[in-house]
Amino acid sequence: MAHTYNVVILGNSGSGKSTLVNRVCSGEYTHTYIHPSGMVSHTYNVNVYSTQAKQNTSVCLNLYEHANMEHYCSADAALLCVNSTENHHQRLNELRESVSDFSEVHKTTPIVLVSTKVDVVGAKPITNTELSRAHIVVTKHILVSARTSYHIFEPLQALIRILLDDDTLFVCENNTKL
Ligand SMILES: Nc1nc2c(ncn2[C@@H]2O[C@H](COP(=O)(O)OP(=O)(O)OP(=O)(O)O)[C@@H](O)[C@H]2O)c(=O)[nH]1
Ligand SMILES: [Mg+2]
Repeated sequence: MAHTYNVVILGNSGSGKSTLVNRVCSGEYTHTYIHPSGMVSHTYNVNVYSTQAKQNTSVCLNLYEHANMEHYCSADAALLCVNSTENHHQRLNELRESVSDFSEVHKTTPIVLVSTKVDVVGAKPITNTELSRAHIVVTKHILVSARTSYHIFEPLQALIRILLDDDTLFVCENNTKL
């Protein structure tokens, strides 16, 4: 039986949440902005291989964008998207707020921070030094581009590693639909 987890996708409007989720789940890249209309959920079924245990495991992630209170509060993990093309100072303040709001409800639930749109010329992703100077604590920080597929599976792989407590897990190649 698959390990099933609920993951909330957080981040400002336009930070690239829907584009990232669509790219991971269907392989498609959406150039246009699709205005959200309430909560959207996706199911990401994936096989992972543990080099430590030398075995495959099935994982099912229920991904919630614009999650309602019930899903937000019962999440097993969060993916927090931040747009790498926006003003640093403002981004850090908003991030601190999002992380602290989430951590108030979830004391130990993992948060993977995703700096999005790193393909854009002039993009300036937040650095880990800036995060620690601003006292923003996340479990992991990953730079991605949904447009070029750079590191596209890394955020969910990182979450799965944390949730299953196995650093040697890899998302199996046959799940990639690029
Ligand atoms: N260049 C580039 N553009 C991107 C990337 N990811 C998303 N975008 C663009 O950014 C815009 C907003 O992305 P969305 O995924 O709709 O943003 P969102 O976070 O879902 O926004 P809301 O649903 O309003 O909360 C879209 O026009 C995307 O095409 C990327 O990796 N590179
Ligand atoms: Mg969206």
